[in-house]
Amino acid sequence: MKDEEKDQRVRPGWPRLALGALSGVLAGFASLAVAELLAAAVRPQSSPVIAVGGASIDATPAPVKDWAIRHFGTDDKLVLQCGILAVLAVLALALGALAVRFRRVGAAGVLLFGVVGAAAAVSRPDSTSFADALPSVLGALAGALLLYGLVGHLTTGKRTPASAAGAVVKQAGESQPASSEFPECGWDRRGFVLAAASAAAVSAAVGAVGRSLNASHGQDAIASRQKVVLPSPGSPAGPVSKRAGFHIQGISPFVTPNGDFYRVDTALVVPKVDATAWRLRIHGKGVRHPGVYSFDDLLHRELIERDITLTCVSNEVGGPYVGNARWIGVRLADLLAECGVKPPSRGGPADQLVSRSVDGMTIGSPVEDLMDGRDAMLALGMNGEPLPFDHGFPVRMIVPGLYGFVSACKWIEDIELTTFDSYDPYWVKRGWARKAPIKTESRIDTPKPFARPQAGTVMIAGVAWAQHRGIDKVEVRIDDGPWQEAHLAAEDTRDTWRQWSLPWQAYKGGHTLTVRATDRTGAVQTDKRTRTIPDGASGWHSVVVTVE
Ligand SMILES: Nc1nc2c(c(=O)[nH]1)N[C@H]1C(S)=C(S)[C@@H](COP(=O)(O)O)O[C@H]1N2
Ligand SMILES: [Mo]
Repeated sequence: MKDEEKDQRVRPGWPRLALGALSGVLAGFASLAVAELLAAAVRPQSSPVIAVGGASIDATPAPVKDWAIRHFGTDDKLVLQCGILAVLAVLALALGALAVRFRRVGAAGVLLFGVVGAAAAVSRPDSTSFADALPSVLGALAGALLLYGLVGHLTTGKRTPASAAGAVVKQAGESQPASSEFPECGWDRRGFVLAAASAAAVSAAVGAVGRSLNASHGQDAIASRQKVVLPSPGSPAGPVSKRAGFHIQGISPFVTPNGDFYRVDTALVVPKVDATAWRLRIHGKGVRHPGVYSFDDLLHRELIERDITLTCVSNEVGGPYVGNARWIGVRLADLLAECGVKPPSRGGPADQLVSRSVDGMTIGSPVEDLMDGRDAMLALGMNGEPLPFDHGFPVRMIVPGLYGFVSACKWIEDIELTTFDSYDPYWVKRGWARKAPIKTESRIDTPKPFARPQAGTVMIAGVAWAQHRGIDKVEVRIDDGPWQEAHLAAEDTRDTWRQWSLPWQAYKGGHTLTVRATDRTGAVQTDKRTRTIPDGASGWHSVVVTVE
């Protein structure tokens, strides 16, 4: 104690502050490595970076989230995690430097991060046990001890047996007496280097093992997915007409392959659900026969197969968050009717259906829409295979005509009938609309913005969608010219998008191409620009090109 007090009175020079900062980073690294390893034992989502990341996603104001999606797209999660690591690194540097003078304060600071991580982990909506706190707490403990130990080598050469040994070696070696380089007091250089190097090596090894264990987590889920054999649907979709897809370079294919299908969700770790253990509960207001269904229960019911285009409310005009797939699943209205649910129009007390996912997402949909005859379904298959994990395996909801955030719950495990008045789901709490039918939209896929096509015939082509109303007409305008009707590909169903194209005699110069669609209710896509929040962007998509 006396020694330490004396050390603290001496201002450490910058080399020791720098080594202290390095110790801070090593301590942070060790904490995360230990946490990673423990998270593999508890569950990957309990790792502090994932937990804090998840909490930050939930706390991110809608405009910031929107901005992040716009700028980083599907990489937004990677950017977030790198950001958290960068902040941690800066704080670790500072704590380490602080620890050179105030050793215990530095170590306590590391523990404080453990508390923050633990609090985030146990308060995640999908956390079911205090075990989720362990990776953060024990990781921070390891980091705090390491920082305390490392800094000990910097503050005196004579305090611990290990550093005493180092001091002896130093004196025997005589190569560079510590006192000549750091005259303010002695420090145990050799002990520090050894301890720091071994801490770094052990942390790297522990972290690597933790990483690979986490990466291979969910083997049961993977095996359960491989075993799924999708029966042929009792109510198949018609064959997609050859005329539903044009052969035009650059146009979105009519069916979006699973690997290209956009992904939007809040999950930093994609849930891997074991289908054999999965259950779906249906309960709540007006559910006369609450039910619990297994994956096999659903698989052995009559299945419907439908082509449905899914759109994200965060999609900007002209944006990429729209895709079309062939889904296989159970008609939701039948399942609800079986549970005794009635839509409000037939006297049912519940007007909102809240679906909950295994990762705690809540999504609210109007019961009336789900039971009005449209093909709302609990999907088990996507384009001929079981749902990919990214897209909600084992089961998700798909509802024609509603944006994903009010309908398309992935990794669903619970359906509760309730009212809009009594419950606000996740996105509504964050400023998005309670109800959000998909807006009539159209997009120019080709030519791309700022393309430089040759003068002559240029194909302008793209897709238009107004799910559950259907697309009736698409028009294209060159600069301020008249609207020209585009050719429409055959309509698959009114729940899918439609390709369109227009050959254009392009002439030299800069041109603005604009598209608009008319849906089957006769409504023309509005030119009024709105933001994505609260219920979807509107406006016309334009592309500027230079014809050479
Ligand atoms: N569990 C869960 N389901 C979710 C979401 C989510 O964040 N978590 N996002 C929703 C949103 S906003 C959209 S647009 C669709 C996207 O589905 P996809 O990723 O399969 O394209 O999923 C919906 N279902
Ligand atoms: Mo979305």
